[in-house]
Order: sequence, then structure tokens, then C-alpha cells
Amino acid sequence: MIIEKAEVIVTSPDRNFVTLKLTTDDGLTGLGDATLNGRELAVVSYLKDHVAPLLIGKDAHRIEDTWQFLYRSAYWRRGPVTMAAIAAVDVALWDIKAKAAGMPLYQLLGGASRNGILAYGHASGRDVPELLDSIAHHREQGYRAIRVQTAVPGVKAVYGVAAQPQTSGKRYDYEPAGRGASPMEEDWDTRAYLRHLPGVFEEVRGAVGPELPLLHDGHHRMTPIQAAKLGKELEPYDLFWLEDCTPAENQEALRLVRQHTTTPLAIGEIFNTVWDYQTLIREQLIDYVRSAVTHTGGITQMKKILDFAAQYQIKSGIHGPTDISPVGMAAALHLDLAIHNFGIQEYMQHGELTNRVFQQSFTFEDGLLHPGDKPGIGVDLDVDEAGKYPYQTAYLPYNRLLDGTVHDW
Ligand code: CS2
Ligand code: MG
Repeated sequence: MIIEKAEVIVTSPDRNFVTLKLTTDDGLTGLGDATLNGRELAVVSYLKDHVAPLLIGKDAHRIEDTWQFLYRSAYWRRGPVTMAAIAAVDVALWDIKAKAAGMPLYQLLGGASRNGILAYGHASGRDVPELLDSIAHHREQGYRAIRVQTAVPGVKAVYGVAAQPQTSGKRYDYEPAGRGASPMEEDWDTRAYLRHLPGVFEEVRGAVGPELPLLHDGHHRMTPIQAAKLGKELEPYDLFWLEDCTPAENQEALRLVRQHTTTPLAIGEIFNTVWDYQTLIREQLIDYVRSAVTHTGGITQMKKILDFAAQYQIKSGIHGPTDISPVGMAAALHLDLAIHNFGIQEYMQHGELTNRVFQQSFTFEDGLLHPGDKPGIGVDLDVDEAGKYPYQTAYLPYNRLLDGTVHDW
């Protein structure tokens, strides 16, 4: 089964997506997500100019060998662009292999380890009443776990807060990447955030009761001691996890946070290889691995990372915002269903235009996701529909502190 064609399809229905489509000499096709929010064209070039030409003529069955070839033959290693490109090839090859076997991908990964995949959605609100409405809206949709993000007094534009109230039937509409020639500047004040958030969680936990799993994303903005303080102050509200509490390039920083709080920690959505996790996992400094299959070299590396994490009782919490395409989402679900150390799956729901471009077979019912049983990963891409939505330059925002200093967004 030889790779005959490698096409890079860029489309921008509700937002930009990059998809790799491989076709074999016996007519099988496979899809891989290569979307890197705000740097999509870098991955397009990496695939078109340096990867696709090398794939033609290769045996599509040799997934591990192709992964190792793409990782080691480039000489330069790691990084989000490289690993997103490798991920797209990897997932497309797994899609093809599962189709050739006539099975959904999860069957090739060990079969189902559970009946359904617990999902969490994104509730948000500029104030507590709006936030409680949004939580109610997500519970009506069936979510059994909910992320809580809120505005911060004195801060104009805050990450994760939908532009308008979530009312029934209204999709969560927070798309961080702003279409335009340069990144939007947002403001931030960590002390104001730390003064405000515990009170919000006290009201939310009081309103929803003790059972509902609540999550929160710190989005890389605190110092380790600030993260420790917040983790400790949120303990009475029994969070499912506090995510990206502090930038983790220095993995040892989490030692300080861990010393002060039992609030579970989730990290890794901006990581792209197992080496980014080595200390975090070995020293059990985190409880959940947050990477997306799309940004971590695909199924092949993601499964290795999660198997490594399983030895330390660390679970999966795969990244699933709308900038992970339905192809990347489907790949995650097959892994979620098969691995033993599954934790939770992030699931923001894509918009209507995206769902016209990508026909998906995964389902979301009663708070649980399932990849479906179509051979492969279960996603088809309508190339004609995709062609209606050309790429539009879009960047993620960046932050400045009130004194003008650039800060993590
Ligand atoms: C967020 C993401 O979903 C999350 O946990 O951190 O929405 C993140 O902001 C985006 O993926 C950035 O493109
Ligand atoms: Mg996050």
C-alpha cells in the first residue's frame, strides 16, 4: 500500500484549519489535522515544501518508521510546527491503516476500555449571574463537567469569556484568534485576578452543589508562588483541575506549586514532545496531560506519552478547543476510548460551517463522546465545501500588564 498523493488543504469556515490528505495506490485516503492557531501557514509550508514530497512512494503501513524518519531525518528537532506536521502525517496513516483493516482506529489501539468518553465544556460569564446561566446552558446540553472562566474587574478583555451571554441554543462563541494583520493586544492584572477568582468559585460551587466537576484554566499567567496561592485558595471548591497554572518550560517550577496545594494540576497544551513532560511526569508534578494529538506528533507519540504518564498514575486531559479540527478531535477520541489512564476530554463544539466542511461520525450524548465505529478515524472532508472558505490571516491575542510589560496570554 504505497502513498501516491499528499495534499495540504487549507480552509477557513469558522476559523483557519490545515488538513493533510494522503491517498494510496489502492485508493484509500487518510486525513491528518495540522492546525496551529496563528501559525497555520508555517505548517503548510513545512508540509508542502519539506514533507509531502518525501512521502510519495513510501509504504503507508510503516507508521512508526515514517514517524521516526520525519522526526530524525530533519536533523532539527521538536517545536510546534515540526510536530504538527508530523502529527498530520501520523494520523492520516493511522486513518488509512484502520480503513485497510475495516475497523475504527480505537480497535487497533487495544479496543474500547470504557463505554463513553467524559467531556467538559466551556462555561463563561462576565459576572456570576451570566456565568451561572452559561453553566446551566452547558448542563442542558448534557455536559457532566464544566470549565469556569470569568471576567476580572479592572481588566478589559479576558481569556475564555464569550463575547456575549450564553443563552439556550447559543453556541459558545469564544474564538481567541482574531482575524486581522496583527495580534490583538489585551490587558492583564494577576493580583486583581487572584483577588477575584476564589469568590467566584465560592458562589459557583454554592450554586451547583458539591458533585459537578469544575475546571479552570489559568492560561500560563501566574508565577509559581501565585499559582500555589490560587491552588490553595481553591481547595474548598474541589476543582477537577487547575490548568496551565504557571508557564512550564521550567518544569521544576511545578515543584513549588505542588508543595502548597492539593488542587489537581493539568499542563501541556502548548507542549509538543515527551521531553516537555519528563520531569513533570517522573516527579508526579501534574495530574493530567493536556496535549492535543495534533500538536504532539500524532497518535504514535501521544500514546507513548500517555503510557509513560500511566506509570505515575497521571491521566489524559486531551486538548479539544475549536482550533483543533474535527480530524484532530476524532483522533483524540479513538485514543481516549482505548487507553486505560483516560481522564477527561475537552470538547468545545465546532460551528455549523466547520461541520459542513468536515463530516464527522463521533457523537456527544448525555455528556459522553464516542468516536463511532466507521473504519478509520471517522471523518470525511468535503474539498469543494472547504474551497469556499479561503485562509484568512488570524492571530491569537497577546497580553500586556497594566504598566505595559508584555505578559503571557
Ligand atoms: C485553551 C485554548 O482550551 C483551552 O484550554 O487554553 O482554547 C487555547 O487558548 C487555544 O487553543 C489557543 O489557540
Ligand atoms: Mg488551556
